Amino acid sequence: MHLRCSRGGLAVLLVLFVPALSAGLPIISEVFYDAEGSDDGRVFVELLGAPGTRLDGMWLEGVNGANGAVTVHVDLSGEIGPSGLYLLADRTGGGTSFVPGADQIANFDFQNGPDSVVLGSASGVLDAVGYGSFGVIEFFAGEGSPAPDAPSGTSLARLYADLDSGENSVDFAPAFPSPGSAPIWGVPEPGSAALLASGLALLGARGRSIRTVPRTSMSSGKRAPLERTRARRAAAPQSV
Ligand SMILES: [Ca+2]
Ligand SMILES: [Ca+2]
Ligand SMILES: [Ca+2]
Repeated sequence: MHLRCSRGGLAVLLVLFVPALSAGLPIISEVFYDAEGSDDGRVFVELLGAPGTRLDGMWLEGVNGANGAVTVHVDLSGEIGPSGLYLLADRTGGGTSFVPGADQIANFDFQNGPDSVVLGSASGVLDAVGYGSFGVIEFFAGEGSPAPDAPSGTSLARLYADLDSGENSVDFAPAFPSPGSAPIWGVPEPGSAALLASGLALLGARGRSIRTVPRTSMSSGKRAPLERTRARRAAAPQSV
């Protein structure tokens, strides 16, 4: 997508994009539910949140699209580190995980779908993503309409980890698995006024393209290799 706008169109563009930045964190940034071959020890969920956020009292659940039953429940623990990303990974029967850099390991595996993954706490659902093709009598527990099913070997990831429009079909796409790293829109979580000002400054200073907004990696602090990410996504395996 390559968006252009004139200075006169800035207000319209910002109205369109600023509300899409996630208002509440943490959110789900990536789900890997179907590794090629065995899923054991390879499944993971990546969350994006403010560094230092305590996750005790929050949970992740898998919801069966066929009947609405909860197939997975994992109580989260610990806190989100300086990178802003938190990684929950499946463990094998031997108690280890193939997922590098996991912040927490637990024994779980989501179904291949159509299903949903829900992040919640005592105050209710914080974020959710449903994936796959749901029939009219099946149970979608995501937001908006479902994201596409991620082919085996690929994960389901937000296009930008910090953009949450509340519409799974827009926010998520199949991607090369990237546990512990993510492209972000590049704007930290200031108040909306500061966000608006920074957006205006960037757009005004850099010209007409929204793609001039810097994108940084939460984990490395370097610019995220978005084009490389897209290339990897395009090259990702499409079937088992
Ligand atoms: Ca599999
Ligand atoms: Ca959401
Ligand atoms: Ca990731």
